[in-house]
Amino acid sequence: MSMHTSLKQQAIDILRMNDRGGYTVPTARLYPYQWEWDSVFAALGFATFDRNRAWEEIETLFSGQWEDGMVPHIIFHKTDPDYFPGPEMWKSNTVPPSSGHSQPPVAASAMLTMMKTGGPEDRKRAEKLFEKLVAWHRWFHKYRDPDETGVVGIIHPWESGRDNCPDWDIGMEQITVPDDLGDLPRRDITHVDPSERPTAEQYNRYLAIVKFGHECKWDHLEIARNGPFFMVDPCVQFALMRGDRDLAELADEFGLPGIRDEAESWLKRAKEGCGSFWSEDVGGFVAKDLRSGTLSTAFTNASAMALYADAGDAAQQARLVREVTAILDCCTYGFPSWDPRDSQFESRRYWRGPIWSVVNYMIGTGLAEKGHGALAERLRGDTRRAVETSGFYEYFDPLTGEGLGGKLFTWTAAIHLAWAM
Ligand code: 9WN
Repeated sequence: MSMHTSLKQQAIDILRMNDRGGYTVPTARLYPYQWEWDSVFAALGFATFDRNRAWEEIETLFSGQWEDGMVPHIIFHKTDPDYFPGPEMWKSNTVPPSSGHSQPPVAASAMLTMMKTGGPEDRKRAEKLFEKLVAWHRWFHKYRDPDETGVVGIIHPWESGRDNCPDWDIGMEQITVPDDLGDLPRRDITHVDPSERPTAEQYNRYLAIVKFGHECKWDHLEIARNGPFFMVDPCVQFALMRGDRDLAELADEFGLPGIRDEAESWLKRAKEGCGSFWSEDVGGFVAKDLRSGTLSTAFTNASAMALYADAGDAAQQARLVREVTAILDCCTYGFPSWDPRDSQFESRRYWRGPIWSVVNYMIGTGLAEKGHGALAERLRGDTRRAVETSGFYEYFDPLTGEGLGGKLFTWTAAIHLAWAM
C-alpha cells in the first residue's frame, strides 16, 4: 500500500479488501473464513465509517449460531483449501459448517458500544439480535461452567483465542495424541514463517481435541466433564464478565428486567469465582487447569484484562496494576502476551510474547475506566506506534515493534480506527 495514503485510509481499505460479502476474513490466505472475535472487532472498525456494514458483520456471525446457542469460533461460509483444519475435520453437521467450540464472547460489549455511539437505527439492529446474544451467554454459563462455580472453562486452546500461550502447556501435556492422527497437512506454515507459529507437537494435540469433539458429536457437557482439555482462561472469563455486565445494560435499555437480573446474577457468581485463579506469586489472575488444579506461572495480557471486568478486590487490583507497570517498563511496545521477565518469553512467537491490538484495546479500556489514565494512554500510544513502525500486521514484537504473522490484518486495522488512532 502506498506510503502516501494515511494510516486511517489504509485501515479502511484493509477492512474493505477483507470483506467477503457480509463478513470479513481476518486476512487473505492465512485465515480465509469468518472468525468470531475477529468479526466483532471488525464491526467496531466498520462502525467508524459504515454503520450498516458494521451491523451486517455481527448479523452474519449470528447466522452461524448453533441451536444450543453457541456461536462457533470459525464459520466456513465457502470451503477454502488455504486453511487447515477445515470443515471436514470438525464435522459440525451444521449449516453453514463451522468449528465445534467458541471464542471470547465480546459481542455484547461491542453491541453496547455501537448502540451508545449510534442512533435509532443502531438501537433497532441491536434489539433484533438481542435474543440470540442472550442465548449465547446462557450457553457459556451452562456448558462451560456446568457446576455453577462462577468460572468458565475452555475446551481447546483455540477457544481462548490465545492459541499457543505457555498457559496451555499445562493442559496440553496431559493430552494423548491418537495413533491414527497421521501427518497433518498444515497450511499456516506455508503462509508465514514457522518460527512465528505453533509447533508440530502442539498441532497434533490441537487436532486430538477436535477428534474427541466430533467423535462425541460435540456433546459439550461430555467434553467439559471428560474431554482431553479443560482450563480457565482469564481472557474468556473477563470477556464474559464484561459481556454479562454489558448484556445487563442492554436488557435494561430494552425493558427486560428478567434478563438483566439473570445477567447480574451470573456476574455476582463470577466475581466470587475469580478468587480461585488468583496467584499471589504472580500478582495477578492466571490460567488454571481445571483437571489438576494447577495455576499458570506468569502474568499475561489476559491477566491485564482484569480491570476491564472489574475482577478482584481493591488490594488485588492495586497489586496487578503494579505488575502491569513493571512489565510495560521492560517493553518498547506493550502489552506482551507473556511476561518478558520469565524464561519462557519468546518475543516473536505468536501468543508467547508478541503484542496484539485487540487485547490492548480491552486492557486499555479497563485501565482508563478504573482511573489509570496514563497507563491506558501509554498502551494506546504503543498500539498506534506499532502500526506506524511496521504496518497493519497480525501481531508485533514487544521489544522492536517488528510486524509478525499475517499482513493487512482486519482486527489491527479495526482497532486502529476504533481506538488507537
Ligand atoms: C485458530 C484469526 C484467529 C484469531 C486467534 C488467533 C489465530 C487460529 C489459527 O487466528 O487462531 O483459531 O489458526 O491460528 O490465535 O485469536 O481469532 O485471526
